[in-house]
Amino acid sequence: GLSDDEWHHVLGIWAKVEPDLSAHGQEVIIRLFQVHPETQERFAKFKNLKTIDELRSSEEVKKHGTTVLTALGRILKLKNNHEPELKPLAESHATKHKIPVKYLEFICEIIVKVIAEKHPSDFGADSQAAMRKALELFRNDMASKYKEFGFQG
Ligand code: CLN
Repeated sequence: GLSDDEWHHVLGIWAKVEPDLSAHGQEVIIRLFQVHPETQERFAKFKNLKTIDELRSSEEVKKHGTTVLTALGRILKLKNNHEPELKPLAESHATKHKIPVKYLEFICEIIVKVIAEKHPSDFGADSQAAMRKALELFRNDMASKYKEFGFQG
């Protein structure tokens, strides 16, 4: 797990993200689809969005970005005790959406980049390191839950 100090960094930067969660979420989803187009294929509801303009003007993309970051925020706030929130998410992503762990790595990397761009003066080296560690914990625990649900990821 993370130390108290590391969680303090993680939740400190998250408090800066939260007032504009939907803009952050929208940017994360669009960036993910651009950098890793195979991830967009996993979304029946987004397959029709071909251009960056279509992605940008989609209310559904914005809404989904908000859904993802809201869920992630809940998990982060539970710190090292995130299992009750994480379990249903691991179940749906393993058994229903069938999302490889690799894709979780992709989105986590992009989340760090988007936060760094939007909050250059509040997301210093220590905060970034702490956030990376929190996201790694999230991914590792998702991966072990995947196995419990019989998905190798
Ligand atoms: Fe996801 C749906 C949270 C990464 C693919 N995702 C959801 C829902 C979330 C959620 C809450 C709605 C409830 C549910 O089905 O369960 N996703 C997250 C969080 C992360 C995440 C938190 C990581 C930070 N999700 C991913 C990806 C993967 C993916 C790794 C592909 C690219 S990013 N997620 C899905 C899909 C759905 C979904 C395909 C179903 C969307 C729909 O049709 O509504």
